[in-house]
Amino acid sequence: MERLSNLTLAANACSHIAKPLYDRKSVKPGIVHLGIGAFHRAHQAMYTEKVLNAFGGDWAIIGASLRSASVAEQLEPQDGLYTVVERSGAGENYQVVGAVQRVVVGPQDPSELIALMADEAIKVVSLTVTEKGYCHDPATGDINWSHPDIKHDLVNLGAPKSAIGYIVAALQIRKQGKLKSFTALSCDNLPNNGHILAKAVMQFAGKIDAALGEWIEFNTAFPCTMIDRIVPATTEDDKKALEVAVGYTDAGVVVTEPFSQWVIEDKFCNDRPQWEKVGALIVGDVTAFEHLKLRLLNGSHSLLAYCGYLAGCETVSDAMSKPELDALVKQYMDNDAGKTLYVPGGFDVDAYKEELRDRFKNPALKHRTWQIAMDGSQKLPQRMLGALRTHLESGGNYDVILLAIAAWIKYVGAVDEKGVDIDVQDPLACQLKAVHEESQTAEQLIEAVLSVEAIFGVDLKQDPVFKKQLIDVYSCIESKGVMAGVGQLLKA
Ligand code: CS2
Repeated sequence: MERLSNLTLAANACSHIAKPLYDRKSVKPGIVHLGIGAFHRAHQAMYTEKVLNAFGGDWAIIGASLRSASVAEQLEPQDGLYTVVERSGAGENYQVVGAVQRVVVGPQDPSELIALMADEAIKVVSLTVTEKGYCHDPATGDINWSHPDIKHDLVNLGAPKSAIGYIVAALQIRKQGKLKSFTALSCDNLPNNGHILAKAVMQFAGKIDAALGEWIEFNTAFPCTMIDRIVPATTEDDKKALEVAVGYTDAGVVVTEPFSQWVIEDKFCNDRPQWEKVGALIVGDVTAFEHLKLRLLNGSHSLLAYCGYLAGCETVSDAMSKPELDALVKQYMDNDAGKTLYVPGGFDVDAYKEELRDRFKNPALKHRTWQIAMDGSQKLPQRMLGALRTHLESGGNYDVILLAIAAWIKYVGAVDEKGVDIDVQDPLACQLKAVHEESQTAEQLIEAVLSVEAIFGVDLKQDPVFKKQLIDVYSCIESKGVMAGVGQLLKA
């Protein structure tokens, strides 16, 4: 079977595949995207594709991988083309996306990527580099000067490793050449993602050259965004199913849900695609949307990931098919997360929560609990610990958050309830496993885990009531299993 490319697409007669409606050859790049994983391809690139389809413009995307060459190997032989499959219980939709013109691999030629980003034609540099890609301390938001990539980039700015290093290197060239800055658009699941990126970039630039830091402060915009679309990692089964449905092979296919949302702060220092004309929301302040999404969607996801994984559920929809876990998520949304949220006027939060639970139940989406459980040390602070602090201050109830933290602690011990090893993927995995191995009792374990300040700050371990509650919940799930802990909580 032929592989997807400009030629195969032109020859493909399937009428159920949506194809680019514009002349790809005549579109010039206007965006460099750092971290071209499945999420970018199913989300921001789709919005840009819609802009190109409806209005044209020089908004092709140059995708960049900062680590592996795998996406370049998938897309380069396909002329940058890939298929987005939208999957729900009701069926599937197929769209071939043409917005990505090429994919470069940072480590293969860092100076090429810097030069592309420094080119005046590029108006937006967007990022999906995951929480840990910001090289910051999740508890304080400050850049982590002892991060190996930051240490490396400070003395090797011509061949950086981190997204922060690339952005500063490219902006340094723009400043020297008296060129306009690009807008740096963070699209990761962090609260105030634009501020976190701005802080990291400016702290780093200031260390290299104070004048560069100042130039960036006055010339570069870092809008905050809320991004939402569930995009599980593509499997071999997904690739085979696509071949049957469309008659070509596609190494870069991404599978996602029909839902998609993008809220962007109206703060750009250069031109941008008219994303608001194709479904994005451009607003003065994204904070309320970010909080709603991070605490309700992502918080529920992490809860389901740790409890579900320990309960033997492979996917989120498997977990949601257990009535107790569905009820747990509902309680978490209504109380633990829900009571800490500011809801903008006119926003129907109950409908939003209901819709989220339906999205989690989508049986056609095989979203693995293991995938979401990754990088918990970077995710928990913004997903749950903010809400926890609010309840601790106001005397509210945070039973489900306690259970989620306890399940995460069990998970990072790297051995499941049947004694089988867990492949824990987390920048702090070794440290957290060592903490387990060195602790003889639940008390010692909780004390040691809460002492990891990058996650828990300095305040939480000083709260004796919270600490005691966490010890009790952890001891319960350690001795009786996570579902016993869930049952006990729901009865209370
Ligand atoms: C998930 C998110 O992997 C995770 O941690 O919670 O990737 C989630 O699927 C997206 O934020 C949905 O918009």
